[in-house]
Amino acid sequence: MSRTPFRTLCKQTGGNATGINDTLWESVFMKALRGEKTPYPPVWLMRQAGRYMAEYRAVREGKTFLDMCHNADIATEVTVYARNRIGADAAIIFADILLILDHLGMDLTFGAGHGPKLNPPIRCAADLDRLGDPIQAAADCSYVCDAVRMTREQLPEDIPLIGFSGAPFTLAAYACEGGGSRQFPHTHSLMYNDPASWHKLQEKLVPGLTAYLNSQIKAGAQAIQIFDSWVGILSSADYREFVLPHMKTLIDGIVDGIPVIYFGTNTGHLLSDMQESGCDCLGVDNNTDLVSAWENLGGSDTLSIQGNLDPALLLAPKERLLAATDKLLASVGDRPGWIFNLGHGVFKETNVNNVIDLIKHIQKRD
Ligand code: 1CP
Repeated sequence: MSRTPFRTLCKQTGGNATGINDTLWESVFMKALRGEKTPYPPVWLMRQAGRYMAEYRAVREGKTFLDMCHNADIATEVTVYARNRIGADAAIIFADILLILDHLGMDLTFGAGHGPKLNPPIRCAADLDRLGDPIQAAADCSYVCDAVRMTREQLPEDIPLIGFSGAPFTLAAYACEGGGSRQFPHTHSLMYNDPASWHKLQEKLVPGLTAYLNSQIKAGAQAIQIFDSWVGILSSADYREFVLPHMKTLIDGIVDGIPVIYFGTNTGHLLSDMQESGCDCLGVDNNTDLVSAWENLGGSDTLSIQGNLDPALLLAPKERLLAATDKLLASVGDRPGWIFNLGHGVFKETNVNNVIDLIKHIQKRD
């Protein structure tokens, strides 16, 4: 399989290259991914469905987070409710990047008060043999695709739905550490001391992720985001050796006609390497200057960009939040191909009214 970049395909076909309906095709979000002018930058927020929202907490009551993910009715309800409540220009399916690791045979739990745990961790060649078949693991995530199908039916018809997965690096990092980490010592250790096993782990993850993402597309997703949240810990040289070849394989395996957004945090030094993955849009976090990063990558004629308001600003008084937003809006100006987002996910302490005010302001509805 060999994927044609989204913009190239749009130019070649001169029109709707995805087979999606015209209303979705003409949405501000899809236009920005094609690099076309829009009246305002489309806006959605990472973690827009989450604990900052009282209605999410009410649905969550008495259930585990995994119960919610496994139930397609609940995942649909949470996705559609959050998008409609805040008025975002796209929805992202409610799920988690770590689900597929559970189906590969790692026991995934989200305990109260701490992050995810994966047991037992992957630390050596023998550990890899315990992992299951990646294609089967993708198939076992079918409840996510059920939620995609139902969400597509229930969303307003001009609101695109984003499917997602973790990137093979970030998933491998969780697998090696057995959960979250600050310095990722076991991840580095496997990469440096047993590169063959590292690459084997990547080669195990990539076919599963490819199948999983293509199933989400088949179920009704109009775009894909790949979360490489922690890849910014790597140097450019290490990224190119240990990550880039696998990211290229993953993106190359995604079907034509669906744009791919690739996001990580603290990636200012890696963006041009990440661009080589073949993604159609790069997500940048708030430690990076969005416009200079974009210009360095070739600007709006070359690729779309997503980001990067500091999520902490949603905790500030409205004047401060909107002043910082205006500064970002002014810095980008009328460059086409920009999707407004935060530099990382919404904090759970955020007041939903600030989110609504922010989105209205960007959409010029206030
Ligand atoms: O209710 C709860 O207690 C669970 C909180 C929660 C939620 C709402 C977790 C646990 N995951 C999610 C949903 C989620 N995760 C979405 C849904 C759609 C949306 O954005 O609205 C998405 C896209 C993710 C992706 C995800 N999960 C990432 C990548 C994004 C990022 O923040 O960098 C990562 C790293 C995870 C792992 C994860 N899941 C949950 C937590 C607390 C974590 C991070 C743990 C850590 O810090 O290592």
